Parts: sequence; structure tokens; C-alpha cells
Amino acid sequence: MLRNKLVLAASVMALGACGGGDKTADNSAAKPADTTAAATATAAPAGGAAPAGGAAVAAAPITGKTVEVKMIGDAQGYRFDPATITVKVGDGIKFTNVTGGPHNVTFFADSIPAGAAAALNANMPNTTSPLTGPLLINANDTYTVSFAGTKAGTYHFYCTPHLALGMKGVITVQ
Ligand SMILES: [Cu+2]
Repeated sequence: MLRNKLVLAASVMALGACGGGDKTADNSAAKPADTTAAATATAAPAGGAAPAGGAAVAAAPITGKTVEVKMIGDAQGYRFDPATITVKVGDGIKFTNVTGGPHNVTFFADSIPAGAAAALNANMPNTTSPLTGPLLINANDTYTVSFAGTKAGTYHFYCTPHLALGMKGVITVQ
């Protein structure tokens, strides 16, 4: 009995090891297909077809100043400080998790200038879904959004974990 268990355990371990190995093998095996797909995708725009849906908009780096905004959660509530910000096209905003995180930066898709979503989304690193920045878990974690290549107008935004607690703000881009 004991011996069978040991053999079984060894088999499971071996399977586990194989599983890891298979993963690598699968990745390798998938590469040729991926390369083909990439080559096809690259060839399509070269053929004159425009990239669909503006998905291929490139990130535009900050060319102007960077405004700092604190993300705070304390006895007085959850807030961006300042919550009303004015920048110019080309400027950026650096959000810093000061207290009470995790916080993030999410834009209301229906409360930004028409046609601005693709450029804004491209300027948001590591989005977890469209116009949704990653969670800043630790104090002093920062998240910077460039407004280069975006449109003038008002951009309403909020912190996903604390929206219900009123953690939101508005950016005016001139
Ligand atoms: Cu928050």
C-alpha cells in the first residue's frame, strides 16, 4: 500500500514536471503559427487597409509639463487631490497612491471628448480594460497618463475601487 502511494506520488510529480515541460513545448510549437499571424497582420495594413477601429493608435509621450495628483483615502474620505485639473494637449498627469489604496484611474467612456478614446487608451499603460488603469497597490505607486495626441475637452475620471465613495475628478484639456 505504502509503496503504491509512493509510486503514485512520484507519478503525480512526474506529471507535474511534464506539465511544465509541455507548457514550454506548447509555446514553442505555437510560435510558428503566431509568427504567421503576425506576418499576415503586418501585411494587411501594408496592402492599404487602414487598421480597424483605431486599435493601432500608438502611445504619444508627454511633451509638456506633468501635473501631480495625489490619491488619498483617510478619515476625511477617498479623493483625488486636486480633483479638478487643467492641462494642455501634450501635458501629462502623474497620479500617486498616497494613502488608502488600492486606487486606480478610470475614465468614463461616455464623458470624454468624442473620438478621444483611442488616443487616450493608447496613452494609458497597462490597462486592465479599456480606459481603465491598473490598481496601484502600494503607497508611492504612481501612474502617469499622457494627454499628448488627445483632444481638447473635459475628461471625467474615477477610481474604480472607490467610485461609490465619491473618488472621482475631472480633467480639462485645453
Ligand atoms: Cu481609490
